[in-house]
Amino acid sequence: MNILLINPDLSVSERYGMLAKVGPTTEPMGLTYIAAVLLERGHKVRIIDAAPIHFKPSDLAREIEKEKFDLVGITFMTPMYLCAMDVAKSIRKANREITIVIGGPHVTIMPEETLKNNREIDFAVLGEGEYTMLELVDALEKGANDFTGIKGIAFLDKENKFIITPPREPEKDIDKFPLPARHLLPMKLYRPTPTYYQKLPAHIILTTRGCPFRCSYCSKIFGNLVRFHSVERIIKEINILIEEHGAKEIIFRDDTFTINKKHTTQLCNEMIKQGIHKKIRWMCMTRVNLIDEELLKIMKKAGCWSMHFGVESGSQRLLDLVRKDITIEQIKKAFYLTKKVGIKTKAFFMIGLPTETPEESLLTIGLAKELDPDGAQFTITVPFPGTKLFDLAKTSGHMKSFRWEDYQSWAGWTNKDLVYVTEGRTQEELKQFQKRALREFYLRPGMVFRNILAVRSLDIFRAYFHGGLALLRSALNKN
Ligand code: B12
Ligand code: SF4
Repeated sequence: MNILLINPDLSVSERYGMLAKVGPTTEPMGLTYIAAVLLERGHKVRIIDAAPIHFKPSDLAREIEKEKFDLVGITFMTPMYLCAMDVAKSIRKANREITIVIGGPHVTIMPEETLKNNREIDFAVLGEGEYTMLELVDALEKGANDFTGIKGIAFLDKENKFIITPPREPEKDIDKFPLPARHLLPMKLYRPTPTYYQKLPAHIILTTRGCPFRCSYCSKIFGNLVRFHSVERIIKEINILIEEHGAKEIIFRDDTFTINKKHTTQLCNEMIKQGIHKKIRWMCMTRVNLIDEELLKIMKKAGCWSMHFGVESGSQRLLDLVRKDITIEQIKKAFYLTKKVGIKTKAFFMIGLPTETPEESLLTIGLAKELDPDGAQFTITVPFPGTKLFDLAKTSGHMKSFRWEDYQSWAGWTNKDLVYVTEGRTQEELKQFQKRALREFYLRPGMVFRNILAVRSLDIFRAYFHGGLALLRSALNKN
C-alpha cells in the first residue's frame, strides 16, 4: 500500500502565545515507529510532519492527487483535536476512496466521541500502534470487510454503530519493533525548547515504554508495566543519530528514565566503554525518588548534562492529592544531589491544582526559588480526558470547557480561556500567577546571569532573548 502519515500543525504561537519563540518543534516519534513496521512489511510510506515545514491542510489535496495514497494515518494529542479533524476533512474532500486512520493519545482515550463526531474517519488505532496498524493495513490490502478480529481498533459499522475490539496487550519485547524511521522526517528542522539542549542537532530517543506510578493528572497510554529496550539497541540508535543525523546531543524522552537503576547503569557503562560520552552529551527526565548519588555520578560520567524532574507543587497536601507519591524532602534531596555531582536541573510545576489556595500557589513559587534549578516550567493545570484529575474536576463542577482545542496549559500567555479553574480561584488570577511565577523565577539577577553564561549557541541566545523580552513585557503590562 501507499501510505501517508501526518502529524498536523498546531503552531507554536497557538500553543505558547507570547512565548512562541521558546516553544519546541520536535520529532513525532510515534509516526516513525508506525512507519518502520510498515516499511519492513514492504509498504511505501511517507511522513508529513506539518509543523516544521508549515504544511497546511489546504496543501493536502495536491499531495494526495499527486502521490495516489491508499491510506492516510493521522496522529494527535488532545489540544490538536480540531486541527487533526481539519486534516481528516481535507483528505476526505480531496478523495472519497482513501482510508483514513487516526491514532495517538487522544483517540486512545476518547474513541467513541471522536469517531461519532467525525464520520470521515474510517478507523482508530488505540494504544501501542505498531502491530495493530500492520494487521489493519494487511486486512485492508486483502479486501477484508470484517475487522472485528483485529485487537486494539475502533470504528463505526455500516449502521454507524460504534465497534471497539478487545485491547491489544502491549508488546513485552519492544526490541522487536524495528528502528524508528527517522529518515522520513525533516531531521535538520527540529528545535527543542532551549532548556533541553546546549548544541544542535539534539534528537529524541525513547528507551522504555510504560510507567508504574499513578499521578492523577497523567494520561498514560502505554500502561503500568515498564518495558525496556536493550542496551545494545539503545546504543545502536544513538550511533545512528550521531552518524546519520549529526546529533551533538541526545534527549532521553522517557517518562522515567532512571526507573531501573541497573538498566540505567548498564547503559551508562556501555556509553563510556564505547566512547559515546566523548561524542555527545545527553539529558533525561525522571522522578525525584528514582535517583541516588551513585547513579548520578555514573550518569554524569557518561555525558548527562541536565535532568528534568516533575516537582508539581510546593504543597505536600497537593502532592498527596495528585498521588505524586513523593515528599518535599525527597524533592530537596534530589536537587541537592544532582547539583552536587555537577548535572544541571530543571523542575516542572503545576499551578491551579484542585483546591489549591493562593498561599499554596505561593509555596510553589517559593519552592522553585529555593530549589534554584537552572530552569523551571510552570503550567496551568489542565485535566486531560482519561485522567483521574479529569473525573475529579468534572464531578466538582469546575470544568469550564469540553472543547478539546482549549486544553492547553500555557493559557496565561495566550488569549485562550482556561478549561478548569479550581474552587475559590479565578481564571485571571491563575493566568497572572503563571506569568508571575516565570518572572519571579527567571528575572532574578542571579538567574539572568546564569542564563547568559549558559548560552552555547546563537539559537539559544535568540530563544533566551525573546523569552526574556516576553517576561519583561508582561511585567510592564501586568497582563
Ligand atoms: C515528546 C512529547 C511531547 C512533544 C511533542 C512530540 C511530537 N512532536 O509528537 C512536546 C514537548 C511538543 C509535547 C507537547 C505536549 N504534550 Co506531550 N508528550 C511527549 C511524550 C513525552 C513522548 C511522546 C512520544 O514520542 N512517545 C512515544 C511514541 C512511540 O508514542 P506515541 O506518540 O503515543 O505513538 C504510539 C501510539 O500512540 C500510536 N500512535 C500514535 N499516533 C498514531 C497515528 C496512527 C495513524 C497510528 C496507527 C498509531 C499512532 O502508535 C505509536 C507507536 O506505538 C509523551 C509521553 C509518552 N510517554 O508518550 C507526552 C504526551 C504525549 N504529551 C502529552 C501532553 C498533555 C502534551 C501537551 C498537551 C502538554 C502541554 N504543555 O500543553 C503538549 C501538546 C502540544 C501540542 N502539539 O498540542 C500527553 C498526551 C495527553 C493527551 N490526552 O493528548 C502525554 C501522553 C504525556 C502524559 N503522560 O500525559 N509533548
Ligand atoms: S506523570 Fe510521569 S511518573 Fe507520573 S504516572 Fe505519568 S509518566 Fe508516570
